[in-house]
Amino acid sequence: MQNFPFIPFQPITYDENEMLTRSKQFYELMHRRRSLRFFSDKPIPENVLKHILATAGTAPSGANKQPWSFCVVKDPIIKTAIKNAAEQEEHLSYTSRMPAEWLEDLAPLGTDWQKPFLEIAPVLIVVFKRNYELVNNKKKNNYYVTESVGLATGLLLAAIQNAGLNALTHTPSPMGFLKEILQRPDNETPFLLIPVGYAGNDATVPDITRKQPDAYIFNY
Ligand code: IYR
Repeated sequence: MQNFPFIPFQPITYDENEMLTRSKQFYELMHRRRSLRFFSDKPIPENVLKHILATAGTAPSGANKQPWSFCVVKDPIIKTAIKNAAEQEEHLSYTSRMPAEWLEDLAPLGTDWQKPFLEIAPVLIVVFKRNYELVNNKKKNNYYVTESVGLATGLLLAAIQNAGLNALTHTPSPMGFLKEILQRPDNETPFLLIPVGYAGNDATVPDITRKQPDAYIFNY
């Protein structure tokens, strides 16, 4: 095992006024994030995308194993293959697999089996969990993989919002087709499919609200 030296930590600090301004501004920015289903096909700047993906990679992870892969799909042929496969699964889900309660819960969001945004959005980010690593043909464990990849994806979404772009955390179910289409290795499992881009001109979102913090914070 490799031993790392410990080095001085250089914290970033602000005075209290600045902390207040920054925390409020960041909250206000994130509060405007919405799951978007109506994209423009306008390409997104390559360097912006790079920074967004690098931000995802700053997430903490079990034993610092960073057990994630982010596949960036721009190829229209692959996007169409993903759209067709997703719609096939979603059609089955909406017409026969999802119980009535689930369909009722989704009704306010206006979703259905059709996923045109998978072809229209300029970029699809397909997030995979890496369940283990193969090092010299030997399986090496990863830890807290779901938690780690969830954290990385949360940072990805924050970075997308910070850049002035929009996304949808899409979970076509089951997602095995993503592994096949992208020819991912055995150690990977699809986690989320995230179209990213600018909002289309006539984009709408459902008028839903978030819980007030008082409803989910318990002070001791
Ligand atoms: N995967 C389906 C259904 C769906 C499920 C939940 I929970 C959502 O919050 C939204 C949609 C779809 O993407 O349409």
